Amino acid sequence: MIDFQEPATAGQNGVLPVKLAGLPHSTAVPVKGSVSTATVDDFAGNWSTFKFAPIRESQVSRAMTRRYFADLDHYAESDIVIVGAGSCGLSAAYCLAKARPDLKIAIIEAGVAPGGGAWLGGQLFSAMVMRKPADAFLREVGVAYEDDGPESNFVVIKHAALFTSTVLSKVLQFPNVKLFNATTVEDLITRSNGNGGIRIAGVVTNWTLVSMHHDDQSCMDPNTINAPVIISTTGHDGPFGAFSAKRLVSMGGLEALGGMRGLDMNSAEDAIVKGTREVSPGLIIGGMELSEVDGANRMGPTFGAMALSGVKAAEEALRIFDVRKQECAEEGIAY
Ligand code: AHZ
Repeated sequence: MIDFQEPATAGQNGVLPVKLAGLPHSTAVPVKGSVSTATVDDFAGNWSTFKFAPIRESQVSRAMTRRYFADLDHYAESDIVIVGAGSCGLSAAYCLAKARPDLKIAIIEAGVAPGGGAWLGGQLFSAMVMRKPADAFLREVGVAYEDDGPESNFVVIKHAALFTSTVLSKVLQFPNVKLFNATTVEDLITRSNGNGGIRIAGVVTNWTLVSMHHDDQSCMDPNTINAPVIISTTGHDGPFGAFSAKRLVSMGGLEALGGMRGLDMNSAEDAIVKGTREVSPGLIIGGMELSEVDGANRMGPTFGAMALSGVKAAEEALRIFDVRKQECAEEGIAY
């Protein structure tokens, strides 16, 4: 929090400088290649001589496009793709990136804003409830919570946005993670498994704004990302939700959807965490998307199962990774 303090001395032009005391300089994230030692306190009282460094517009353009296209190139072959950056997908990404810094992890999120339904609690209220023992995940990522003691069966985070922004910021700081937001998974890449079945071997992507216009514009073909393991956490059915589950059914990889059942917090959370698994070879489904596969109950505004389903999805991904990667290698096509 920025703490505006009374200045001790007058700055340039006799203006009393407003010190931005309390900024955690000592814990500031190191900036790659930075040579400047200036702090924001140095600006105080010096605004008349303040000036930004000169720039040409093309520098800004190239700074963005060079990196984005390098990322598209780098992640065209990913190790793990996570579809959907809601509470479950972000939790899975955190665990995977931390456990395996050697793996390339791409997150594809249809929305401009990652976080899914985890920016607010139930009915647009602020607080986020997590049933124990999911408080272990909060301690892992460093999110403060209220706990009424050992007798209490849940903990409360004062604002859901504190959970989501913390996990998101941790995930984005891992060097082996790339978030492609405003990008939709439109289809799955499939391979025959030789027994009449399929193996999922990547995702088919497009800008979300393009995806939304397939009905009124023609010939807007997609892009692709190959990966031996996909984790789908696209939430329950809705305009975008349950994407991979529905696509599996439509292409015969899954017989039918179970359909999400009514709300029952007690059965729902255990069922989602325990059921998080490889639903079809190469495709793990977790979070509320799984309720559509298994016919599990919904839990409404209690988020412990989303965090721990993410933890389990990461564990499942690492369990199957070598086998699925070997199958990709046996396709005999160099990458
Ligand atoms: O934008 C979606 C959201 O951010 C994204 N998504 C959906 N389809 C996609 C696609 N390509 C890329 N085809 C896609 N991204 O997936 C994210 C899903 O987040 P979510 O918060 O809806 O799902 P979750 O399973 O992580 O958390 C569910 C939270 C709920 S709903 C619920 C209930 O109704 O009972 N209870 C809880 C805890």
